[in-house]
Amino acid sequence: PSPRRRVYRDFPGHQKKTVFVELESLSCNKDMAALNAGAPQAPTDHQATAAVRRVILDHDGGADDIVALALLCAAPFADLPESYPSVAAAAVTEGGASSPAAAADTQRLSELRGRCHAVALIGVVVTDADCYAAPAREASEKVLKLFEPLRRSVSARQGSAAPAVPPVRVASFKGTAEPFPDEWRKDCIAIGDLPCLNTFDDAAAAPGGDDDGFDEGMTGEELMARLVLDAPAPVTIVVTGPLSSVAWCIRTHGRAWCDKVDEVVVMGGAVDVKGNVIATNLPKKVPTAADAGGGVPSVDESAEWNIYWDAPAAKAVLTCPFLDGKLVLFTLDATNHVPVSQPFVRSFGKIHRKRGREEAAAASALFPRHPSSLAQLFGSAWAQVTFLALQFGETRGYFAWDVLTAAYVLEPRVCTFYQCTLDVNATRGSPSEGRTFRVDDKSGPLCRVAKDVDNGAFYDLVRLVAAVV
Ligand code: AGV
Ligand code: CA
Repeated sequence: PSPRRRVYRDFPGHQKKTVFVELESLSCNKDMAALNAGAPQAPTDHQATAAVRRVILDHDGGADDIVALALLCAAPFADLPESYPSVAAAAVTEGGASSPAAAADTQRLSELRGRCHAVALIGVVVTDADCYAAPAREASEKVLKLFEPLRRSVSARQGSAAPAVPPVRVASFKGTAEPFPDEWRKDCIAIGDLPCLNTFDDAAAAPGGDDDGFDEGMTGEELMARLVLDAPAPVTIVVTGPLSSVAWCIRTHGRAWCDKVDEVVVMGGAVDVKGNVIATNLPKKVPTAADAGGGVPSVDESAEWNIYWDAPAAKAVLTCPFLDGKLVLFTLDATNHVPVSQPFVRSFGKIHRKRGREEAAAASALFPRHPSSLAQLFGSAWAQVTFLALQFGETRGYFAWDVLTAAYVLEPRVCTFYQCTLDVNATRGSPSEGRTFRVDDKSGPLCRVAKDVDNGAFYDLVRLVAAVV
C-alpha cells in the first residue's frame, strides 16, 4: 500500500436514528423521514475516547459561514468525555433544584455526544472576500461570545482544549481576481445586527474587548500559522472562503507547518458539475479596448467562487505535496445536495419556540440561555437568502455550502468520498480561471472529494444542534 494512502478517520457510534423525537415532526424531506423510520439503535461506544479535534475556522462572513462558525462552537458540548453527566449535575445543583429543562438538556446533549466528534475551536480567521471584513469579524465575535459561558464552564471543570475566547483576526488578502458581488458581501452586516446576536447587557460584556492573548495587530494568516505551529497536537483547518491564508502558511513555513496540520477541510471548487461564477454576477467593468465585448469579463462558468477569488492560492494548496492525504474538499458536486429551502429554514421557528418555553423555566447556567437560541440565528441568517431560489431557480439558490463542510468535522459520515488528485486553472483572465479538475498525476497530493451526501442526516444534525443550544 502506498504510504500516501491515509486511513480514513472513522469512529463508531454513529446513530442514524435520532432519539430526539420532537424533531421528527420537522422532517423537511423524504430522506429525513426515511432516516427516522428505522428502529432505534442502542448507543454504542462513541467517540468519548477519541481525542478532541483542534479546529481553526477560516471563513469569509457569508450567512452560511456564520452558521458554520456557530456549529463548530456548539461542538464543545461533545468535548465532555466520561464526566459529562457530572458536569450537567453540577450545573443543575448550582441552579438549585433539577429542572425539566436541565433534564432535557442532558438528554439532548448525550444524543449530540453520541453523534458528534469532540471539537475545540482554537481560532478564527476572517477573509475579506464574500463579506466586508470588519462587520464579519464583529459578527464572529458576537457568536463566540454566546458560547463563552459554556466554554468557561467546560474549561474550568475539564481543562478543555478550547480557549474561553478564541482569537479572531482578519487576513490581509484582497484577492487577485474579481471581488464578490456587493449584495452578497453585505449579508454579514445584517447578521451582526440580528437581535439574537445583540443581547449583551453592557459594553464590558460586548465582544471585542477581551484579551485573547494575541497581538491585536496580527493578521489572520499570521494567527493561523502561529496557532498551528504552537499547538500540542495537529490542527484541523476548516476553510469556507478562499485559500489565501493557507497558501501563505505553506509559502512561509513550508513542511514544518504542514506536518502539524491534521486535515485541511475546504469548501470550494466544482469538478463534474457547473461552477457558480457566472457572468451576470461579476461586477461590470468599465469597458476598455482590451475587453472582448460588453464590458463584462467573460467566464465559462466552470469555476466556484472561493477558488476563483484567489485561484493561485487554491492551486498552491491543492497541489501542495506536504498536504498529501490531508486535503478534504466539499465541491459544488456535494453541496448541490443541500439547498437551503424554505421548509428547512422555516422549521427553525418551532425549535425556537420550544427553546423559548424551556428558557422561561430554566435554572441551568450551562448553556448560553439568551432570550434566544441558535435556532433563531440559523433561521434568521438563512431567511435572508431563501428568495434566491424563488427568484433565480433552484440551481441558483442558496446552499448550505459551508455548513456541510463544517458538519463534516462534527460528523464525517454525512457524506462519502472518492480520492483523486486535483489541479486549478490559475491563469489570470482565462475563461476557466479558478476551475478545479482531476489530473492523473501520481506524484500529486491525494485529496478526498465529497461525493454522496446524506442530506437528511445533515439537516437533522443542524437542527439537533439548534435545539440543544
Ligand atoms: O460558492 C460558495 C461560497 C460558500 O463559501 N460562497 C457562499 C458560501 O459562503 C460564494 C457564493 C456563491 N453563491 C452565493 C455566494 C450567493 N448567492 N450569495 C452569497 N455567496
Ligand atoms: Ca463562505
